[in-house]
Amino acid sequence: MLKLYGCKGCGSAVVEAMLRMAQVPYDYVEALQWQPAFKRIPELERLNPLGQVPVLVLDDGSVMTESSAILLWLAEKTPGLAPTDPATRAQFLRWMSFVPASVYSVFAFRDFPERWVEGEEAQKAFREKLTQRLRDMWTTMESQLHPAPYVLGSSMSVLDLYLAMVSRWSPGRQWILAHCPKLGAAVTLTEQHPVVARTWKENFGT
Ligand SMILES: N[C@@H](CCC(=O)N[C@@H](CS)C(=O)NCC(=O)O)C(=O)O
Repeated sequence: MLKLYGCKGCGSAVVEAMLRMAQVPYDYVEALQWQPAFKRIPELERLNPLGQVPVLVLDDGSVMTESSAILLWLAEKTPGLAPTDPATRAQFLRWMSFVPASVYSVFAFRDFPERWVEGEEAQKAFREKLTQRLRDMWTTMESQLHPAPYVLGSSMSVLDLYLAMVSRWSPGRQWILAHCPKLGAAVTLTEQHPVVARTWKENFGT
């Protein structure tokens, strides 16, 4: 059985949604704690020396990290959740790389400014710059994507799930709805899917 190491509200949320969509059974291990103090279970560091989630341990014991790779791997086994026509597939791969490389990666800095910058004031300023960077990423996606009604057309893909998850993080859903109305509508629609609604409720509370 697959084993997912995650934490509530983290990048593991989209992997859980995808596993459920694919009807793949899995065990879940809560591997990170953010409050009251940040800590990891030792097993997580053994599996992923960076100590990050999500980590998926496959049936043969091999380890997968990297949310986008895990999602693409699961999409290969789930008919209908990744576009197959060549033009849409090119855009699908483009944005399936943009989300982790340009959006998600910012959180490695924004979530832990003390790892990178000395002093409270400098950390605050650093965090604000990274929030602005996230706004720029969303504005870029809004200008390049034309949801109809899902991000890549009439059917929902794993890219919709991925965007719906990162839309729950900074700069925040209210900002996205106000400044990126097309993507705001697409992620709102995606969240109406019963699997997404259930998984988000468990992860984000709503
Ligand atoms: N490149 C990784 C990033 C994973 C990541 O940053 N995970 C966060 C939680 S959402 C984490 O584990 N942060 C803890 C840390 O970096 O120490 C992916 O796409 O899966």
